[in-house]
Amino acid sequence: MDNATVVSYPDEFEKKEIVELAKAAGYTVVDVVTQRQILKSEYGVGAGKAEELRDTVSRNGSKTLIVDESLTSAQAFKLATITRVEIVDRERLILNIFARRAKTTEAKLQVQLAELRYELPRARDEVRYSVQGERAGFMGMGETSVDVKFRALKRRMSFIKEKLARAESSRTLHRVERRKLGMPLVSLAGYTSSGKTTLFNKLASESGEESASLFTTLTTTTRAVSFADPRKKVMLSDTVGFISRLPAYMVESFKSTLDELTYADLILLLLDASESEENMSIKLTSCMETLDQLKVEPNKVLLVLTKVDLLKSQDSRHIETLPMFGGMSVIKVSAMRGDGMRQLKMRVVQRTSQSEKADMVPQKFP
Ligand SMILES: Nc1nc2c(ncn2[C@@H]2O[C@H](COP(=O)(O)OP(=O)(O)OP(=O)(O)O)[C@@H](O)[C@H]2O)c(=O)[nH]1
Ligand SMILES: [Mg+2]
Repeated sequence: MDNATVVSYPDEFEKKEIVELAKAAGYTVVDVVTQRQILKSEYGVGAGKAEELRDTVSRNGSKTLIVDESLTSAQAFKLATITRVEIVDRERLILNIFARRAKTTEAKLQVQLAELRYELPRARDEVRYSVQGERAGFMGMGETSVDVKFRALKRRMSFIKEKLARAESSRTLHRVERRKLGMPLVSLAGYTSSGKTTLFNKLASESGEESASLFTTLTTTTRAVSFADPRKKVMLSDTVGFISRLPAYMVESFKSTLDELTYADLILLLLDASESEENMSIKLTSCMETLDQLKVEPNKVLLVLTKVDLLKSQDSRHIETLPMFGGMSVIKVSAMRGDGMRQLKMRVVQRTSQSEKADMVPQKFP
């Protein structure tokens, strides 16, 4: 594994998250340098900090510098010139994880689309430099070859979009079929590593891939399960995890997977209860924003607090009264120990039979 130095914000949540992301991408993090501002014009970090980073990486032997922001190609190039190591920005890091995890054809296409969307504005920059006669240099390309590269990226993008559209229409067809059978769709959503796959496996008695690493699941798995009455089945879906500061184009690239949320009759929004209150609140807000981006109606969301086996019984008793939940109804579960599974199943049955009547009482969200 490659040694890497990380540049992040002084904030504990941000720091911990970028280190987890780096690990998930296969790096060994040897140093974390913090900086209040990573959006300065020249190198992302300030000039003095860039020099400090050069010394840090030469001392600790890092081959890669991971920057917890999105850099332009010019910034990355300048920072690489000073530090003499490979620069990986936050978006590139997430894309690398996605690329490692993608197994199905659809997931691979989605990742390729996201990568092209990452490359395109950067290629556009290169075109601009060369037009201005200010060669970007690092590609060693003249004006025409940059142009060619730009057009090739665009062509490849429409090719992948077409393929994904085909996958999407077959998904839509399945959805229509399910509707005809009267099966409600219940989707698991939540921050990456919140425990979606573990709960899915418990509920569906299936063994999918679960791991402590981020973004283990990239495509949607759907199973027909019956919770109470064996004749009444619901479709249960496990989906890709959310993360804060995920650029809109990445959400858009995973649209065909995340559509499972847009069309769900009920969404179980998972939140890891074993984390600090502050982290829970950040993650809850980030999840609600992503759900909003996907045009999910808040009244279709049921909040599920996971991993309660990790809580002291005293903390567990009162956790649902935390102000961040704003009086929403909350279910506490541990997929590992089995706590709350019966209540969860009952609630799912209750809420999905309500949705058949289509006159649900809207819930309030913070
Ligand atoms: N103690 C405890 N750990 C759990 C529980 N549920 C999940 N975990 C652990 O939490 C980690 C993440 O679980 P996953 O089910 O892979 O999470 P996920 O939400 O599917 O993650 P991504 O697919 O990466 O978005 C794993 O190490 C699980 O073993 C639980 O109820 N109790
Ligand atoms: Mg998963």
